[in-house]
Amino acid sequence: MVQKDIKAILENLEEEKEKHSKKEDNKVFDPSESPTLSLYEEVNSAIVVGCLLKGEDSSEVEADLKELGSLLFTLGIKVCGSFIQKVEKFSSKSLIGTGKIQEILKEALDKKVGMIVFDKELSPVQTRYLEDNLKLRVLDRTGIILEIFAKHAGTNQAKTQVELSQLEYMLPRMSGAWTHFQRQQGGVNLRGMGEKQIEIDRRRARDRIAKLKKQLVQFDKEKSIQKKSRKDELKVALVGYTNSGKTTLMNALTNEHLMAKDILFATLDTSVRVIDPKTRPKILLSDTVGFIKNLPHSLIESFKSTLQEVRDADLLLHVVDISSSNFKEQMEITNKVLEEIGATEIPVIYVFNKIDLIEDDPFLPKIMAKSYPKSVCTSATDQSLAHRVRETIYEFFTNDMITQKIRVNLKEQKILSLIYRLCMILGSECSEDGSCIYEIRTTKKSYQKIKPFIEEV
Ligand SMILES: Nc1nc2c(ncn2[C@@H]2O[C@H](COP(=O)(O)OP(=O)(O)O)[C@@H](O)[C@H]2O)c(=O)[nH]1
Ligand SMILES: [Mg+2]
Repeated sequence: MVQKDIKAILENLEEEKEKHSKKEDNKVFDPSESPTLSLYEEVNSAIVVGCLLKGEDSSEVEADLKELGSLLFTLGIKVCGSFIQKVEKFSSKSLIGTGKIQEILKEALDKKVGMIVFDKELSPVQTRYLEDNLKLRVLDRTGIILEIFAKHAGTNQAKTQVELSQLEYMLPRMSGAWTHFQRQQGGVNLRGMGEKQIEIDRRRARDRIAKLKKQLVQFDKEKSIQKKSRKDELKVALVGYTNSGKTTLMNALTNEHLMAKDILFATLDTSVRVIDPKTRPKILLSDTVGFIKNLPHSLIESFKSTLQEVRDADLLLHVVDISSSNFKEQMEITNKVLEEIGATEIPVIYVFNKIDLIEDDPFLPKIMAKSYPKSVCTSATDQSLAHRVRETIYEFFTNDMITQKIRVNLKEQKILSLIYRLCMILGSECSEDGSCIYEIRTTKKSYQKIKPFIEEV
C-alpha cells in the first residue's frame, strides 16, 4: 500500500484548512483536493486474530478469518499467521488476555509482520492499549474495510462518502495515531505539544466532516434530477454479497465491460445500463456496491445515496454465490442491509450464481429452486446460462403487463411519442380520418399514464 503517514495527513489537513478558509464558503468543494486519509503506512504482511465466545461455532470464526484474509489480500497484504482466542468475556481495555497478547507479539516478531488485525470491532481505548503493547499497528475489520473503500473509490461522490466514514472512524482514535508520530519523533518533551496538536486536529477533522456532509447533500440533489429523467423506465438493481458475481452478471446481460474482479469491493459506484434497447418501457439494470458481514454502519450511512438506486428499483436481483460454503449467511447479511436501507418492500428474485463451481453437488441448484420459487440458477461467466436471468426479468415484468387496443389522433404528436416510449406496439391500423388504432403492450403503471389521452377500442 502506498499511503501517507500520519504526519503527511496532518500537514495535508492543515493545507486543506487554509485553502478553505480563503475560499468562499458557498463554492462547491472539490473532493479531488482531499487528502488520502490513512493512519497506516506501508505494510505487506499481517497476523489475523479472531475471538471465539463461549457457545459460538468455531467454524464460523474460521470462515470469518478467511474472509478477513481476502479483505487483506485486496489491499496487497499477506496473512502470515492467525490466532483464534477463546474468550469468556471481552476486556474493555485489552479485548483479550495479556498472555495471548504476548504470544501474538512473539509470533509477530518471529515472522516480522507489520500489522495485527482483529476480526472484532475495537474501541479506541482497546486499539491504543494493543498498539502500545504489541508495538505494531493494530486494526480491526472496520479499519480494513474503510481502507479498501478508500482505495477503490473512483468518483467524487464515492471519495467523499468514504472520506467521511474514515474521518468519523479516525476522530476518536486520533490520539492513538498521534502517539505513533510521537514515538517516531522520540523525546518526552514533545508530549505536551502533541496533545495540543490533537485538539487542533480534532477540530479540523470536525470541520472537514461538516464540509463533506454538505457536499453529499449537493450530490443528492444532482442524483434526484437524474432520477426524474428515468421515472418512466423499469428499474432492476443487482444486490448481494461482495464477490457474488453482480458485475459479471451486469456485463453478461448488457454486453458491457465493467470491472469484475476476484477482489472484494471492486465496485463502489453505481452504474446503470439498458438491458435491451428494444423493450418498452426500457429496462435499466444497475450494479452497485456489495455487502459484507459487519459492514461499518457509517459506511452504510454515507453510501445511502449511492444505494438510492436500490431503493428506487422495481425489482431486486439478489445475487448469491452458491459455491461459497457460507452462502446462507451471506444471504441473511444482504437481507439485513436491505432492511437497514429501507428496501424490503421491493420484489426480489434470487439469482443463484456460480453453479459451474458446484459440480460435486449437482442437487444444490434443484434444492435452492425448490426452496425459493422466485429464483433462477445460473453462471454469470457462461453466456449461454446468463440468458436465463434475462428471461426471468422479462417474465417478471410481462406478468404485470396488459395488452390493449387504443385509438389515437395522429396530430397528437406528444401523445404518440409518449406511447412509443412506454409501449410495445404489437400492431397498427390507420384510417383516412387521421386516427390510428394501435395494439399496445405495457405495464399497468405506464398504461395509467397514457390512458387519459387515448380512447380504448
Ligand atoms: N466460476 C465462476 N466465477 C464467477 C461467476 N460469476 C462471477 N465469477 C467470478 O467471481 C469474481 C467476482 O465477480 P464480480 O462480478 O466482480 O462480483 P461482485 O463483487 O458481486 O460484483 C470474479 O473473479 C468473477 O470472474 C460464475 O458464475 N462462475
Ligand atoms: Mg462488483
